[in-house]
Amino acid sequence: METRVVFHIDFDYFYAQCEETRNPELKSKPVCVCVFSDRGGDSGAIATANYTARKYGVKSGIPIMFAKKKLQDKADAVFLPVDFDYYIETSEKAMEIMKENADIFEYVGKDEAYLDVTKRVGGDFDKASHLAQQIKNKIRERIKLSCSIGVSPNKIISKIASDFRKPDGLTIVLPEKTDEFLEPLKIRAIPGIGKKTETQFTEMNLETIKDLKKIDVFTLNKEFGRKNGTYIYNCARGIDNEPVREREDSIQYSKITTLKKDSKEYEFLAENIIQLCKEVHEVTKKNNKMFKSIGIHFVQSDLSNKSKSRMLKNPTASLDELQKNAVQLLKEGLENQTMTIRRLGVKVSELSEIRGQSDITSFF
Ligand code: DGT
Ligand code: CA
Ligand code: CA
Repeated sequence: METRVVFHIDFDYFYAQCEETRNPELKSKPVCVCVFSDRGGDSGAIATANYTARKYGVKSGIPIMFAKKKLQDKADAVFLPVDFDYYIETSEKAMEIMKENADIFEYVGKDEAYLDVTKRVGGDFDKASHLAQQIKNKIRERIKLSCSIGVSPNKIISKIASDFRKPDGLTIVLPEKTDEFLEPLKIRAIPGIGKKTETQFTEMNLETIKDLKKIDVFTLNKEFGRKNGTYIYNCARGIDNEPVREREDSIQYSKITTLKKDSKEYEFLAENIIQLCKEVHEVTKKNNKMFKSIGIHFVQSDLSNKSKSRMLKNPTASLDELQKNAVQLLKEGLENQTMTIRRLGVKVSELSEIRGQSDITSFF
């Protein structure tokens, strides 16, 4: 097989950076983008924070209250509510620039994509490095966004490489240097490996990818299941033959039902939600998809709409996780609910193809 040239591009501190693009004064301040929950006050979580805020320990997923505590001495700290529409708009503009510069473009999510550029650079990594720099420049000039790019012969190494030097990074891993690049990295650098798995490896006295290579594939398969074991084994060796594939960026799967009676009763609605999840899950399964975003939708008795959604940390294909999240959203959606609900829906989006690391997230 000829050597491929694959880019993984990931925008830096994406939501927070979007906020900086429309208000450059924010750049010098700690910026936290918050998902406020319906409970009011400061309840909710941090979606992301800029690097100034990260210096003080603020990161994705922590409660807003904790972030405020960490930044309590910073009078200039800014806490903003998420504005998904604006982030999607910004993302689409930047994605256009990427598409123009790719032979094959694969959308992964609002803030990341893979590009196969093998043909246009004739397989040459020097040319690839120039192209990557040009893309960074264009995105910075036109959209005012910085991103990090990993360049290598395949998707997995490029994904690891884009995360290697952040923000505003460009990491080139030549085909003959893949082992040299991977071996010193922490096992945690492998996408899909979370705290729990990392701990499992630490207990086995394994810290780096080099250490990980001492474990044979049979042991890994026994420990993590065949699919995940093999995925981890291959990652450690920089092996990944997954092609970069075009993909529709806004597909979602949803099911909606008209309830037997208008209601705002949790038990009754939860039963329906669980059934809807099953139906949605059947579709994702049939299409071999994982999803990262889960949403529910109410049509209320006056036909007005209400919806709630959440983004998972990692994509999943698990029905259980879908149901748990949808039921949780229902609970949140029903707080302060005055009107009864007539129709109920469940949707999943931010889809991706099930592949090696797919259900790795179900146990990580
Ligand atoms: P980085 O490390 O410079 O790439 O920072 P981000 O913020 O771009 O991090 P990334 O690429 O993992 O996530 C992209 C966006 O997804 C991020 O800007 C906000 C959103 N996001 C990430 N983690 C969470 C989370 O735990 N909760 C919520 N609500 N949103 C999240
Ligand atoms: Ca990012
Ligand atoms: Ca990302």
